[in-house]
Amino acid sequence: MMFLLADQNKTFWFPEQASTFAPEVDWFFLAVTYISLAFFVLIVGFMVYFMYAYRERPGYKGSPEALHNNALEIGWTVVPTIIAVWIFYRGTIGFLDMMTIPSDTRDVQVVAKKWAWSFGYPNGVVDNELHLVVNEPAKMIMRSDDVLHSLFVPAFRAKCDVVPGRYATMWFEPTKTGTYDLFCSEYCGDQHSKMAAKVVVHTKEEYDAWFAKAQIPPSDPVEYGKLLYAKTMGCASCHSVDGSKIVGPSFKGTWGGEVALASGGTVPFDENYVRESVLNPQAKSRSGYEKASLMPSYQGRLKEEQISALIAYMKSLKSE
Ligand code: HEC
Ligand SMILES: [Cu+2]
Repeated sequence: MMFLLADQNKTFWFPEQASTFAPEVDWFFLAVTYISLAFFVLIVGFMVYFMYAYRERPGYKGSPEALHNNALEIGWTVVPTIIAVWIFYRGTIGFLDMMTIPSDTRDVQVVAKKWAWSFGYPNGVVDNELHLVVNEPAKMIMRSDDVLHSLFVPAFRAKCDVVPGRYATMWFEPTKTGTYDLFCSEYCGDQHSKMAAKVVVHTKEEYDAWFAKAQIPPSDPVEYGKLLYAKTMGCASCHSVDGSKIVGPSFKGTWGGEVALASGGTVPFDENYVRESVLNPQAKSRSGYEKASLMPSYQGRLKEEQISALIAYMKSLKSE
């Protein structure tokens, strides 16, 4: 039977397998289907054969009453019982796997509402798409703002009702990058069929890039600048704020001073110098950093208000 249970990726009757649950669920589904099919063929086959073999015909005398056969009776009781217990056991194991949420999950706050889904990520990022990282377990913490809904991702073989008035949790681990469908599978009103969303499974890098973009900028420019420096734009991997030299110069206490250039002479460390350093890093080079690995240009990657926020943050470091 193995060849029938082999790789079920993209068959005509199953959606793509894109989570750790999918191969297990499909294998078990097929196993139960084939067991049922085998018994169906066996039983119907015997019925048809008996109808023919014991049909009424001239000279044939049937038995007036049903006969008894111990071996047969025990056989058809014990064998189906063993199979039923096995199905129950496997089903329970699979169910417990789905119900037992690992501790190291990426959490997403899901809100179901007639007729849309919203997904909340850290730092107040809210999106109408479910963004996940491949090969990382994710936990959905779900609530409904109105009626009963149900979150269903066919490619993940994962489904869970979202009941108003309480949190529902589910988890899954995507195993393939790509875009998948998410549906509401509990009839919730006349636009129920429109209550769908996209699931985007990213690589770690893609997810980080998406998340960086999606962040709602903090209203305080210093906080925003700090966020861009530390998390979003990765300046922190080359610039410290404690005076230590990493790849590039530290930002600590630099603001308002003079920068000695490699080409000789000095420039004031001011708004225009920072702006130029970020957009066109190689225009002026600080002396002592000629051998440092080059700073990437942030031309097109930083918006003007983000540059302003970074400047505000650098200014704030002066007083520290
Ligand atoms: C890959 C490492 C790297 C990254 C990432 C990086 N820088 Fe730099 N940066 C450098 C190096 C090296 C220098 C010094 C050489 C130079 O002046 O061109 C420098 C110089 C600067 C200067 C001039 C400072 C001075 O005293 O001369 C500023 C301002 C600056 N970077 C801002 C930023 C900001 C803001 C970010 C993030 C948006 C950033 N850098 C990201 C490596 C990096
Ligand atoms: Cu719904």
